[in-house]
Formats: sequence, structure tokens, C-alpha cells
Amino acid sequence: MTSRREFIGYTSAGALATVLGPVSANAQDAPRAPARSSNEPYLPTRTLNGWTLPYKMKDGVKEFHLVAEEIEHEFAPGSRAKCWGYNGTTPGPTIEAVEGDRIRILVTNNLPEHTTIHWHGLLLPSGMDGVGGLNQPHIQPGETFAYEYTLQQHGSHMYHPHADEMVQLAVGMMGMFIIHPKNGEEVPIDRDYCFVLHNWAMHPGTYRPDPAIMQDFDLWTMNSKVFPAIDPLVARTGERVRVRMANLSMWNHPMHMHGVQFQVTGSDGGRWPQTLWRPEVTEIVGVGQIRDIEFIAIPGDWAFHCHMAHHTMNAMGHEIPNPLGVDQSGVDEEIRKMLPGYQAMGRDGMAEHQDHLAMGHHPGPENTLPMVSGVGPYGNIEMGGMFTTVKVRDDIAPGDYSDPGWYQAPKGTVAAQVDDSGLDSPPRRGGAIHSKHSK
Ligand SMILES: [Cu+2]
Repeated sequence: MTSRREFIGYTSAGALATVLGPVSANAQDAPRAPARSSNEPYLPTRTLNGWTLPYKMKDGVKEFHLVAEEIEHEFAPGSRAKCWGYNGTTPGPTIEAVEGDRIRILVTNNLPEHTTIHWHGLLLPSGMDGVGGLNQPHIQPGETFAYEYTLQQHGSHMYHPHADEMVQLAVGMMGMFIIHPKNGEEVPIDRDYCFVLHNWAMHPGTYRPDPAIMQDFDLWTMNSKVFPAIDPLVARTGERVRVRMANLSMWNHPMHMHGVQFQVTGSDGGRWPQTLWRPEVTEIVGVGQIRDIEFIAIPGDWAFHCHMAHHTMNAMGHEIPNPLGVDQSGVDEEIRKMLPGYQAMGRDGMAEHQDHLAMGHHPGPENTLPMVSGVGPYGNIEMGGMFTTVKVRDDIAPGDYSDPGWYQAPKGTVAAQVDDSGLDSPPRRGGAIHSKHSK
């Protein structure tokens, strides 16, 4: 691992980290750098819950240093695991550079097995592409390799191992690689967020992701965090916000944003010509893809999440039979043999789950998050996994990313209960089983 002293010698887009102290393993606690604090000619990207890798300038080459290693990671308070990542975190730090830059990336392998890094989507010499055995010898434990090439493109990209991929991706080895256009942005951006979507088989009560799982994952993450531990995307009213969404999981994710029609404006292929931009409210980010979306910020608290309903939940216990509508008296003991800590619930839906846990009715399995959590100004949000919020306010200073708290909705603009005693029967077809208005 690079020492603090070495870090201080680096030029950084996130320069505050070098001034105020060592880069922490969980960078969500790191000081918030103002967006335009750097000397870089571009607006630095903000990696949700993450950080940007500082570099050193050496003879006209930007030199970065990644260290592949085992790390202690927290998905949210109450769920931690031994994962693999880079320089102390999963995902690894974001690499940022400019089209035309010559870059050198030193990769030190502190893992117990060999690795490589593939620069996903980058145009480079074949020998720098990072497929172990095909383009280069594997990087053995304890070795450091250098990758060096000139950036010929701009856009949102990723890096990840191309060695024992099933295991190394499953346990968290990935990061983003942002290349800014050398001539600046034709349409200027005020805030630029990025994250990688991923899935984890963190079986209840365990401390290591299971790499053998193909479909039944327990945790669905944005930058290796689950709601409510995912940072909100903060913006000032009227700002142009870009979100770069990458996917290195085992599923496609239809990412849905409330409150706006965003434009899909770019991908691994760079920021597209404006004639290709299209308005959407949900954009599927396929496995191995990146999609950039942009929108003008509208005041409010807006949900932003994957639309696969199970991807906004945490540990599921997939082997449990469907409890909906079932009287489960006496079955807890039986199920507890399969899932320690299980308590029968779900007869009337799963919303009660969050209340049961909040009231301390049962602790749940060790090191296992409740399926849903998060409390908003009006009650339980009942979400987990790939869910966060876009928080837009009129009075946020440019470059301030701190959480502004909950939105104070103008009077008369919040849905509220009305007196339904004098209502006519509503139009309907078919027979409801239980309904106040079913006659
Ligand atoms: Cu999803």
C-alpha cells in the first residue's frame, strides 16, 4: 500500500485528501472536496461513496499506482465482509485523465493469487489490454507491473481483472476510468457523478462473498454500498448533472430516476453527438456497459434506483416458500433450521419487516442486513440495495456535496389523506375480496 508520505507527493483531483490526511478505507467519511478545487482543466467526477486516485507527473507521463489487495469492507452498518479491491476500497479509486494524456499505471499484486488489469473499452496496444495469458504474463503475488499508453478517446470506462474473473469480480475488484475530452465539453456540466453496479452473494451470517453464485444474490450495490448507506446525488436547482452508470454485475439493471426526463447522452463510446441523445426515465445498463445520463436538476427529493424490485432489497433468504396470505403459526422453528434467526412474517406483505426489526422483535442472522430499511420524513422507505436519492435545493453552493437533509415541500404539494365518507363508489370491474369500496 502506498504510504501517506508518498500520497503527499501526488497531484490530485481530490486534492483535499492529500492535504487533510491519509485516504481512508471508507472514503464516504473523507472530507468533501469542492468540485472545482483542483488545478485540472476539467470538472472532476464525483465517485459516489468513493474517491479519485491521485497521480504523479513523471517526464510528461501521469503515473498512477494501483495495489490489488484484500480489504475489510462495509456494505452498510450491520454488514461487513472480507473483499478484494484496490488501495483499500471496493470499488477501487476512479482513475481520471484527459484525452491525449500519456499515462503509466503501476499495478502491485498483494493478493494470494495472480491477477491482471483489463482497461475495459480503452483503445490501446494489444499488449496493454490486460488479458492474462493472452496479452501478458499474469502478475504474480508480490510483483508490480507497469501499463503505459496514450489515451486516444474520451468517455466513461472501467477497469477490472482479466484473471480468475469469476472470483475476482465477485469479491469486488473493479473501478471506473474516466477520460475527459481534450477540448472541453460542448455543453458544460455542473456535477458529474459515477458509480459501478454490482451484486454480491453475502449469505446470511457469513463474512465473505460466495463467488460460485450465478443468480441468487443477496446484496445489490452502487459502488459496493447498499441503501441507506449510498450517498445522495446532491445538486442545486437548474444545474446540469451527469451520472455515469457502469455495470460489472451478473444482471442488467434498468436504472430509473424520478422527477425528470433525463437524456441518455453517452457511454463507453464517449459523449454522443446531440442528435443521438434521447429522453428517457429508465435506462437499462447491460452487463459490461456504461450509460451516461444528464438532466437539469429540479427541486425535491427524488428516488433513483434499479427497477428490478429484488434489486432494491437486501438479504432475501431465497429458499423460503412464499408466505403471502399464509397463516404461518408454528413454522418459525422449522425454517430456522435452514435460516438462523428467521421469524415468520409476510402474511400481509413484507412492509412489516422493517418495523419488526426496528422494534427489536428479532435480531436477524448475524452480519446480515434487513431486507429493507431507511427512514424518511414520512416513515419507512422500505428499500435496500440499488436505491438512493437525488436531492436538489435552490440554495446549494456550487461544489457543495453535503447532504442537505429532507426536502421541505411547499404547502399544499404533498399527497395527504382526505375524508372519503361521502364518496361515490368508484368505477370498477371484477370482485374485490376485502374492500371498503367493493359493493
Ligand atoms: Cu437491478
